[in-house]
Amino acid sequence: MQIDIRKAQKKSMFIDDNIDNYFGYLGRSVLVNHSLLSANEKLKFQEGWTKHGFNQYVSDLIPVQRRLPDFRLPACVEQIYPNNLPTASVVIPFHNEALSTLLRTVHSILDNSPPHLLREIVLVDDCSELEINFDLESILSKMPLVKLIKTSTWTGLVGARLTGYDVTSSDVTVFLDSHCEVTTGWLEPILARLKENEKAVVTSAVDVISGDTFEYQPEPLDGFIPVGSFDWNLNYVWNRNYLSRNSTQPVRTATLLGCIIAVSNHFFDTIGRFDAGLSVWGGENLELSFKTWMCGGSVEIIPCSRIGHVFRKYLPYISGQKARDMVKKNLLRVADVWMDDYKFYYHHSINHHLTDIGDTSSMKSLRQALKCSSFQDYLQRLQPLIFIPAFCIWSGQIENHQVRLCIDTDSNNLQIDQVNINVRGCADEDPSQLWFMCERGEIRNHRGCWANYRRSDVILKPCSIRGSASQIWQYREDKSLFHSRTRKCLELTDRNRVVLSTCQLGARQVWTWSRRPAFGPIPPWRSHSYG
Ligand code: UD2
Ligand code: MN
Repeated sequence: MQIDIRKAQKKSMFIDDNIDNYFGYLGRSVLVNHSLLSANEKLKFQEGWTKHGFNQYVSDLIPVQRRLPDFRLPACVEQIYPNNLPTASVVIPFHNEALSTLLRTVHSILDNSPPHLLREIVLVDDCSELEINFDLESILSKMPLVKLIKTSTWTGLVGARLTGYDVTSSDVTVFLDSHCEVTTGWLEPILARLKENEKAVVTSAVDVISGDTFEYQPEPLDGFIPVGSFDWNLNYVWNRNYLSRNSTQPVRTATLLGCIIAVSNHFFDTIGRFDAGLSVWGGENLELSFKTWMCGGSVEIIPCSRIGHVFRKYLPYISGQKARDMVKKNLLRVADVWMDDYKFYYHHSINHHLTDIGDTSSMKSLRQALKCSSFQDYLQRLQPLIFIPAFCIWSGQIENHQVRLCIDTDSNNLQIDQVNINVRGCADEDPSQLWFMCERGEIRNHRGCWANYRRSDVILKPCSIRGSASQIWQYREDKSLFHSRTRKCLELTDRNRVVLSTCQLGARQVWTWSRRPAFGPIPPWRSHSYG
């Protein structure tokens, strides 16, 4: 490392000559004071973000073998596992991964896995174009158990995972993203569960490694554990489940994230592996979750296994309309094969901009041959309270009469209390502009309901089960959006902010709600749109 960088950063981060006190030691964050970097370093810093969607500059400062604390709950530490656990192969696909994150992933596995349980680590280079290829082979050749293979064309993460899977030789496969860090004792509880229940598809407790500072942020698991579900845009959604502090038991989850998936090879083969028609990115985690539950298995989180994943700010290798089309095509495939008529809710969410999804007949025949249950059955068991759009009265984009702008929201903000309602250029297949008015007068999307905040602001809040008065609206004949409690109307200000204001039917208070309501199945146990 160049000495000037160290000097530059000394002000904002700890540096000690003590060998144990390196950047990122024990999962601590590394803060770079950008303004103190030289012009050259600034460029490097920026390029790292552009190429990877995370802070490569910081990752490169942290040793590729970093020590992390033992994050396990006390009950997990005391757990004793059988001697004859199945063996595991870890398959890691990568496309243009940063060398430092990739090597840190591999080192963490080698350092934290009992040698008799780890058969091999298969790295699958999915046609990377960045410089990473140059010295990788020679670096890896010095590491035990690591195989490097390459795909012949850019196949995408499913294709790369399947290519890696083909060369494994163990009982169990763990699919891992190429920017993870596994921690003490991660493997044994996964293998023990798969030995006990061959039809389980499991994941670990997924901890966040900050894409900015590379701080390892362990989930506290203090009474709750994040579990997965989905919405009708087919986004992954986090929920919270109870978890007692001394529980070592698997936790059921409706869906899992794709970054860490462990499965018995025999069961994986039975359910048709991943749908090989899913290209580049997106959808495979839902596909695997749906079919596992529907075809006799279960999807579970193993709280004793702790793995961190670097969450990117954006996908670096594909973007814009091309990325949206690709994800849409993948999700349409998943919906087509597994969701029965519930797929219409997804079609509605993309405003019926359907595309060619390729051939899904082999997946459908497999579903039939395995006598998998219905999607409704899956909902009843795993998501009985999911939002049902068919009860709603209005849906679609909400466009202002004076200015051609549609109501939108900052969809990336995960803290729902801080999500503002704003406007953007209208894009009629963009789910972030899809709003429903439902039977009680709430205006909502999949994440929350419009509510009055402070004097005149409107924000998205968690929908109130009892129907809070601040969440009740009327869409009136004159096309105004009337907030019942304040008796005010929604207005687009001169600065294009959306606020509540005295009703006076100017064009800035007139809104067109464009789409027919969603139609789709109503589960027999439900009589409201809300759970
Ligand atoms: C998430 C998942 C990821 C996968 C994806 C949807 C988490 C935290 N991660 O996005 O596992 O389920 O959603 O498909 O839930 N890769 C290739 N070839 C490609 C593209 C990606 O090999 O063409 C590799 C990539 O290097 C990485 C893995 O596939 O190792 C997942 O890709 P990602 O990290 O870009 O996806 P992520 O975490 O944003
Ligand atoms: Mn990832």
